[in-house]
Amino acid sequence: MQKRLSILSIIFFMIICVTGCDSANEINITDAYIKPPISGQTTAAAYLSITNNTNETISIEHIETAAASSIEIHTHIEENGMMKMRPLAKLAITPGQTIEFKPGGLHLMLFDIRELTEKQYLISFWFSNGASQTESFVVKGE
Ligand SMILES: [Cu+2]
Repeated sequence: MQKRLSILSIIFFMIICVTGCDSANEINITDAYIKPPISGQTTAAAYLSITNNTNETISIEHIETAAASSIEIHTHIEENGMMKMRPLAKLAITPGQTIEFKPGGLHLMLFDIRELTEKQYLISFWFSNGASQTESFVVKGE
């Protein structure tokens, strides 16, 4: 029931988004792709480039997709000579700034990913200014 409700709410927000939130293109997401999990793993990484075209600093508040049970923003940090992933609670994007999520750096971590049978999946972003945006992420291997 819980699961069904959350899927319904995602669909609901997508409908709002299609009709309302792409008009000004104030937050621009490009080069969006999901790297499928390696065999036997249930987590996958997704990458994108995001530009804030508004005149205020915006942070990503929440991210959701039907393809995974949850999504976190991760960064890589070096600790005792080892590269480790750390979740970021928030990511602020200043006016005019473009932030690139790419292998070895920032990435979206998709948890409990389901089998990726489609060529692309929608991922929805909610921002601190109240805007939301849904982008298509292409499934792309090495
Ligand atoms: Cu990660």
